[in-house]
Amino acid sequence: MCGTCGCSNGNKITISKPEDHKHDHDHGHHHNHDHHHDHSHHSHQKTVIEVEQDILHHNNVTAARNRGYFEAKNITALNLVSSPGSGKTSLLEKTIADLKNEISFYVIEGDQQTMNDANRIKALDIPVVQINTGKGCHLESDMVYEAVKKLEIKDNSFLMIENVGNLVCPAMFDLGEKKRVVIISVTEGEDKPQKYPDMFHSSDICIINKIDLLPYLKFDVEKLKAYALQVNHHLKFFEVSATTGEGMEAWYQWLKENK
Ligand SMILES: Nc1nc2c(ncn2[C@@H]2O[C@H](COP(=O)(O)OP(=O)(O)OP(=O)(O)O)[C@@H](O)[C@H]2O)c(=O)[nH]1
Ligand SMILES: [Mg+2]
Repeated sequence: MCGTCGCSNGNKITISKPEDHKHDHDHGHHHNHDHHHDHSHHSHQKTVIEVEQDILHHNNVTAARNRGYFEAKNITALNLVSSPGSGKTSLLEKTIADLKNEISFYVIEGDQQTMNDANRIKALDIPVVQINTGKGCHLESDMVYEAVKKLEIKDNSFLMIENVGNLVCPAMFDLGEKKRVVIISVTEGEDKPQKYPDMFHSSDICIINKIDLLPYLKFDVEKLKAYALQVNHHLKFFEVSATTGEGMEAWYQWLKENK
Protein backbone atom coordinates (compact mmCIF):
# COMPACT_ATOMS: atom_id res chain seq x y z
CA MET A 1 0.00 0.00 0.00
CA CYS A 2 1.01 3.59 -0.41
CA GLY A 3 2.44 4.15 3.06
CA THR A 4 4.87 1.40 2.08
CA CYS A 5 5.63 2.53 -1.46
CA GLY A 6 6.04 6.05 -0.10
CA CYS A 7 4.25 7.81 -2.94
CA SER A 8 2.90 10.51 -0.61
CA ASN A 9 6.30 11.56 0.69
CA GLY A 10 7.67 14.92 -0.47
CA ASN A 11 5.34 14.91 -3.44
CA LYS A 12 4.17 17.81 -5.62
CA ILE A 13 0.65 17.65 -7.09
CA THR A 14 -0.49 19.89 -9.94
CA ILE A 15 -4.15 20.55 -10.80
CA SER A 16 -4.69 22.45 -14.04
CA LYS A 17 -6.95 23.03 -17.03
CA PRO A 18 -5.59 22.53 -20.56
CA GLU A 19 -5.93 26.28 -21.22
CA ASP A 20 -3.43 26.92 -18.40
CA HIS A 21 -0.87 25.04 -20.52
CA LYS A 22 -0.69 26.95 -23.76
CA HIS A 23 3.00 26.11 -24.15
CA ASP A 24 4.83 22.89 -23.72
CA HIS A 25 6.47 22.56 -20.36
CA ASP A 26 8.98 20.19 -19.05
CA HIS A 27 6.97 18.42 -16.39
CA GLY A 28 9.83 16.33 -15.18
CA HIS A 29 10.02 16.66 -11.42
CA HIS A 30 13.18 15.40 -10.00
CA HIS A 31 13.01 14.39 -6.41
CA ASN A 32 16.05 13.31 -4.60
CA HIS A 33 15.00 12.53 -1.08
CA ASP A 34 17.30 10.83 1.27
CA HIS A 35 15.41 8.69 3.73
CA HIS A 36 17.34 7.51 6.71
CA HIS A 37 15.45 4.88 8.65
CA ASP A 38 17.23 3.86 11.78
CA HIS A 39 14.12 2.68 13.63
CA SER A 40 13.95 -0.87 14.85
CA HIS A 41 11.95 -3.10 12.52
CA HIS A 42 9.09 -3.16 15.01
CA SER A 43 8.73 0.61 15.51
CA HIS A 44 9.11 1.25 11.78
CA GLN A 45 6.15 -1.05 11.08
CA LYS A 46 4.10 0.73 13.72
CA THR A 47 4.81 4.13 12.18
CA VAL A 48 3.86 2.92 8.72
CA ILE A 49 0.54 1.57 9.97
CA GLU A 50 -0.28 4.81 11.79
CA VAL A 51 0.54 6.91 8.74
CA GLU A 52 -1.61 4.67 6.54
CA GLN A 53 -4.53 4.99 8.95
CA ASP A 54 -4.15 8.79 9.07
CA ILE A 55 -4.03 9.05 5.28
CA LEU A 56 -7.06 6.81 4.79
CA HIS A 57 -9.06 8.49 7.55
CA HIS A 58 -8.39 11.94 6.10
CA ASN A 59 -9.28 10.60 2.65
CA ASN A 60 -12.59 9.14 3.84
CA VAL A 61 -13.64 12.39 5.52
CA THR A 62 -13.10 14.43 2.36
CA ALA A 63 -14.67 11.70 0.21
CA ALA A 64 -17.84 11.95 2.33
CA ARG A 65 -17.79 15.72 1.82
CA ASN A 66 -17.46 15.28 -1.97
CA ARG A 67 -20.27 12.71 -1.98
CA GLY A 68 -22.61 15.08 -0.12
CA TYR A 69 -21.87 17.83 -2.61
CA PHE A 70 -22.49 15.52 -5.59
CA GLU A 71 -25.75 14.23 -4.11
CA ALA A 72 -27.03 17.73 -3.35
CA LYS A 73 -26.42 18.78 -6.96
CA ASN A 74 -27.51 15.46 -8.48
CA ILE A 75 -24.08 14.95 -10.03
CA THR A 76 -23.37 11.32 -10.95
CA ALA A 77 -19.68 10.86 -10.19
CA LEU A 78 -17.95 7.77 -11.59
CA ASN A 79 -14.41 6.68 -10.67
CA LEU A 80 -12.78 4.90 -13.62
CA VAL A 81 -9.94 2.61 -12.55
CA SER A 82 -7.72 0.20 -14.47
CA SER A 83 -4.14 -0.72 -15.21
CA PRO A 84 -2.31 1.69 -17.56
CA GLY A 85 -3.57 1.56 -21.13
CA SER A 86 -6.77 -0.49 -20.67
CA GLY A 87 -8.64 2.20 -22.55
CA LYS A 88 -10.11 4.54 -19.91
CA THR A 89 -9.60 7.68 -21.98
CA SER A 90 -10.69 5.94 -25.20
CA LEU A 91 -13.88 4.78 -23.47
CA LEU A 92 -14.50 8.35 -22.26
CA GLU A 93 -13.85 9.81 -25.72
CA LYS A 94 -16.28 7.42 -27.38
CA THR A 95 -18.94 7.78 -24.66
CA ILE A 96 -18.76 11.56 -24.65
CA ALA A 97 -18.79 11.83 -28.44
CA ASP A 98 -21.93 9.66 -28.60
CA LEU A 99 -23.85 11.07 -25.61
CA LYS A 100 -22.82 14.69 -25.23
CA ASN A 101 -26.08 15.96 -26.70
CA GLU A 102 -28.04 14.07 -24.02
CA ILE A 103 -25.78 14.29 -20.97
CA SER A 104 -23.55 17.11 -19.66
CA PHE A 105 -20.16 15.66 -18.92
CA TYR A 106 -17.33 17.01 -16.81
CA VAL A 107 -14.03 15.17 -16.60
CA ILE A 108 -11.15 14.91 -14.14
CA GLU A 109 -8.03 13.23 -15.52
CA GLY A 110 -5.43 11.67 -13.23
CA ASP A 111 -1.92 10.81 -14.42
CA GLN A 112 1.51 11.11 -12.87
CA GLN A 113 2.64 13.45 -15.65
CA THR A 114 1.45 15.17 -18.85
CA MET A 115 -1.72 16.93 -20.00
CA ASN A 116 -2.24 14.31 -22.74
CA ASP A 117 -5.53 12.88 -21.52
CA ALA A 118 -7.01 16.27 -20.60
CA ASN A 119 -6.13 17.51 -24.09
CA ARG A 120 -7.93 14.53 -25.64
CA ILE A 121 -11.09 15.37 -23.66
CA LYS A 122 -10.73 19.12 -24.29
CA ALA A 123 -10.75 18.36 -28.03
CA LEU A 124 -14.38 17.23 -27.55
CA ASP A 125 -15.23 20.62 -26.05
CA ILE A 126 -15.85 19.18 -22.58
CA PRO A 127 -14.75 20.91 -19.34
CA VAL A 128 -11.76 19.01 -18.00
CA VAL A 129 -9.13 19.35 -15.29
CA GLN A 130 -5.89 17.39 -15.23
CA ILE A 131 -4.42 16.27 -11.94
CA ASN A 132 -0.73 15.37 -12.15
CA THR A 133 0.11 13.29 -9.12
CA GLY A 134 3.91 13.47 -9.54
CA LYS A 135 5.22 10.48 -7.65
CA GLY A 136 1.69 9.52 -6.53
CA CYS A 137 0.09 6.38 -7.92
CA HIS A 138 -3.59 7.16 -7.27
CA LEU A 139 -6.05 10.04 -6.86
CA GLU A 140 -7.16 11.11 -3.39
CA SER A 141 -10.42 12.76 -2.41
CA ASP A 142 -8.88 16.15 -1.59
CA MET A 143 -7.37 16.33 -5.10
CA VAL A 144 -10.86 15.74 -6.50
CA TYR A 145 -12.27 18.37 -4.12
CA GLU A 146 -9.81 20.96 -5.51
CA ALA A 147 -10.37 19.91 -9.13
CA VAL A 148 -14.15 20.14 -8.71
CA LYS A 149 -13.79 23.79 -7.62
CA LYS A 150 -12.10 24.53 -10.95
CA LEU A 151 -14.78 22.73 -12.97
CA GLU A 152 -17.86 24.63 -11.70
CA ILE A 153 -20.11 21.65 -12.40
CA LYS A 154 -23.76 22.29 -13.22
CA ASP A 155 -26.54 20.34 -11.50
CA ASN A 156 -27.82 17.08 -13.05
CA SER A 157 -24.60 16.23 -14.85
CA PHE A 158 -21.98 13.47 -14.93
CA LEU A 159 -18.51 13.77 -13.47
CA MET A 160 -16.16 11.19 -14.98
CA ILE A 161 -13.01 10.78 -12.90
CA GLU A 162 -10.25 8.89 -14.69
CA ASN A 163 -7.91 7.59 -12.01
CA VAL A 164 -4.18 7.00 -12.43
CA GLY A 165 -3.55 3.75 -14.33
CA ASN A 166 -2.81 1.30 -11.50
CA LEU A 167 -4.70 -1.80 -10.38
CA VAL A 168 -3.51 -1.61 -6.77
CA CYS A 169 -3.51 1.67 -4.82
CA PRO A 170 -6.61 3.46 -6.24
CA ALA A 171 -8.71 0.63 -4.74
CA MET A 172 -8.13 2.01 -1.25
CA PHE A 173 -9.06 5.62 -1.92
CA ASP A 174 -12.74 6.54 -1.98
CA LEU A 175 -13.12 9.76 -3.98
CA GLY A 176 -16.80 10.30 -3.12
CA GLU A 177 -17.96 8.65 -6.34
CA LYS A 178 -21.41 7.12 -6.77
CA LYS A 179 -20.03 4.07 -8.59
CA ARG A 180 -16.60 2.66 -9.27
CA VAL A 181 -15.98 1.31 -12.75
CA VAL A 182 -13.05 -1.06 -13.31
CA ILE A 183 -11.92 -1.45 -16.91
CA ILE A 184 -9.96 -4.50 -18.01
CA SER A 185 -8.83 -5.03 -21.55
CA VAL A 186 -8.66 -8.47 -23.10
CA THR A 187 -4.89 -8.22 -23.60
CA GLU A 188 -4.32 -8.32 -19.83
CA GLY A 189 -5.19 -11.95 -19.04
CA GLU A 190 -8.21 -13.45 -17.29
CA ASP A 191 -6.51 -13.83 -13.93
CA LYS A 192 -6.33 -10.13 -13.01
CA PRO A 193 -9.29 -10.31 -10.56
CA GLN A 194 -7.46 -13.09 -8.70
CA LYS A 195 -4.14 -11.23 -8.68
CA TYR A 196 -5.59 -7.80 -7.84
CA PRO A 197 -8.76 -8.63 -5.90
CA ASP A 198 -9.13 -5.32 -4.04
CA MET A 199 -9.83 -3.41 -7.21
CA PHE A 200 -12.51 -5.83 -8.38
CA HIS A 201 -13.93 -6.19 -4.89
CA SER A 202 -14.37 -2.42 -4.49
CA SER A 203 -15.90 -1.83 -7.95
CA ASP A 204 -19.56 -1.85 -9.00
CA ILE A 205 -19.12 -2.19 -12.74
CA CYS A 206 -16.57 -4.11 -14.80
CA ILE A 207 -16.05 -3.03 -18.39
CA ILE A 208 -14.23 -5.57 -20.54
CA ASN A 209 -12.63 -3.48 -23.29
CA LYS A 210 -10.88 -4.16 -26.63
CA ILE A 211 -13.16 -7.06 -27.53
CA ASP A 212 -12.34 -6.32 -31.18
CA LEU A 213 -8.98 -8.00 -30.43
CA LEU A 214 -10.48 -11.27 -29.15
CA PRO A 215 -9.96 -13.17 -32.45
CA TYR A 216 -6.20 -12.66 -32.09
CA LEU A 217 -5.83 -13.60 -28.42
CA LYS A 218 -6.06 -16.54 -26.10
CA PHE A 219 -8.50 -14.86 -23.72
CA ASP A 220 -11.63 -16.44 -22.28
CA VAL A 221 -14.21 -13.77 -21.38
CA GLU A 222 -16.34 -16.22 -19.39
CA LYS A 223 -13.33 -17.26 -17.32
CA LEU A 224 -12.55 -13.61 -16.52
CA LYS A 225 -16.15 -13.06 -15.41
CA ALA A 226 -16.09 -16.17 -13.22
CA TYR A 227 -12.86 -15.03 -11.51
CA ALA A 228 -14.24 -11.52 -11.02
CA LEU A 229 -17.50 -12.86 -9.56
CA GLN A 230 -15.54 -14.99 -7.08
CA VAL A 231 -14.10 -11.74 -5.73
CA ASN A 232 -17.32 -9.70 -5.99
CA HIS A 233 -20.59 -11.35 -6.88
CA HIS A 234 -22.35 -7.96 -7.31
CA LEU A 235 -20.24 -6.95 -10.33
CA LYS A 236 -22.13 -5.99 -13.47
CA PHE A 237 -20.29 -6.51 -16.78
CA PHE A 238 -20.19 -4.75 -20.10
CA GLU A 239 -18.20 -6.12 -23.03
CA VAL A 240 -17.15 -3.33 -25.34
CA SER A 241 -14.73 -2.04 -27.89
CA ALA A 242 -14.08 1.66 -27.42
CA THR A 243 -12.49 1.62 -30.88
CA THR A 244 -15.26 0.02 -32.95
CA GLY A 245 -18.17 0.97 -30.67
CA GLU A 246 -19.30 -2.66 -30.33
CA GLY A 247 -21.24 -3.27 -27.11
CA MET A 248 -21.32 0.40 -26.11
CA GLU A 249 -25.12 0.67 -26.30
CA ALA A 250 -25.66 -1.37 -23.10
CA TRP A 251 -23.14 0.83 -21.23
CA TYR A 252 -24.94 3.96 -22.48
CA GLN A 253 -28.23 2.51 -21.28
CA TRP A 254 -26.74 1.98 -17.84
CA LEU A 255 -25.43 5.57 -17.76
CA LYS A 256 -28.86 6.93 -18.64
CA GLU A 257 -30.47 4.79 -15.91
CA ASN A 258 -27.99 6.17 -13.38
CA LYS A 259 -28.48 9.82 -14.24
N1 LIG B 1 -7.97 -2.42 -30.38
C1 LIG B 1 -8.39 -1.59 -29.42
N2 LIG B 1 -7.53 -0.70 -28.90
C2 LIG B 1 -7.99 0.13 -27.94
C3 LIG B 1 -9.31 0.09 -27.46
N3 LIG B 1 -9.44 1.03 -26.48
C4 LIG B 1 -8.26 1.62 -26.37
N4 LIG B 1 -7.36 1.10 -27.24
C5 LIG B 1 -5.96 1.48 -27.41
O1 LIG B 1 -5.27 1.24 -26.21
C6 LIG B 1 -4.28 2.23 -26.00
C7 LIG B 1 -4.46 2.88 -24.64
O2 LIG B 1 -5.70 3.57 -24.64
P1 LIG B 1 -6.03 4.74 -23.60
O3 LIG B 1 -7.44 5.11 -23.81
O4 LIG B 1 -5.02 5.83 -23.69
O5 LIG B 1 -5.84 3.97 -22.23
P2 LIG B 1 -5.89 4.56 -20.74
O6 LIG B 1 -6.44 3.49 -19.88
O7 LIG B 1 -6.58 5.86 -20.72
O8 LIG B 1 -4.33 4.75 -20.46
P3 LIG B 1 -3.66 5.53 -19.21
O9 LIG B 1 -4.44 6.78 -18.98
O10 LIG B 1 -2.28 5.79 -19.69
O11 LIG B 1 -3.73 4.56 -18.06
C8 LIG B 1 -4.40 3.21 -27.16
O12 LIG B 1 -3.45 2.88 -28.13
C9 LIG B 1 -5.80 2.97 -27.66
O13 LIG B 1 -5.96 3.27 -29.02
C10 LIG B 1 -10.20 -0.87 -28.03
O14 LIG B 1 -11.38 -1.01 -27.68
N5 LIG B 1 -9.68 -1.69 -29.01
MG1 LIG C 1 -5.96 7.67 -19.95
